[in-house]
Amino acid sequence: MPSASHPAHQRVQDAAERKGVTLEIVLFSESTHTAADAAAAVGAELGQIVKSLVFVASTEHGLDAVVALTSGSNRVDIARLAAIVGLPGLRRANAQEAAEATGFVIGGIPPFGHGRPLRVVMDPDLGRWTMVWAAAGTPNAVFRVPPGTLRILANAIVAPFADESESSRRYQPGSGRAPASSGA
Ligand code: 5CA
Repeated sequence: MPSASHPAHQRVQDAAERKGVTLEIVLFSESTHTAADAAAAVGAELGQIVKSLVFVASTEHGLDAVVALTSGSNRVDIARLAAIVGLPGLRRANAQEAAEATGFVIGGIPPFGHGRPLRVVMDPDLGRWTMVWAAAGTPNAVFRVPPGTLRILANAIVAPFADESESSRRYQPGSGRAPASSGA
């Protein structure tokens, strides 16, 4: 059943509505906290799950936060991401920093609808899929969206920041690359 009764879900829903998109938020009794949990719950490939990962860097204006929308089968290469956003001191946010920056708790952080506008960078590998799944504000809620729509909703730039080293690939058995798609 579509539902947006939880205030966190409502914030995600409202952010999409402001751009003319109605999301169907799907709730699960089991956890969708991790990308693997979410893939199992929705019956999708790991690569179709959007991880909304928060990174921070200290600047003269305080802590600057960036959200990296990452394919579930990829890992972030922080040096690549830092170069894209021009923040040399970029590091992974801790749980508290991620919650403060976005207004959502880890495991439920959505790709947009954050408490304040954050810079969002999107993994081009997400564009290989017809549909991707992202967190809808809590660790048991997700929504399905075409990647092009996700990019618009998140006001994201698309740039490659995945770790492409062999050691990273060895840790992702079966995640592989999405099948080539004519429409992607
Ligand atoms: N709901 C799922 C899929 S849509 C989801 O939100 N996945 S996620 O990847 O975006 O969020 C979980 C990630 O949060 C974990 O992969 C991990 O990288 C990160 N995380 C978990 N605990 C912490 C923590 N204490 N500090 C910083 N990051 C954390």
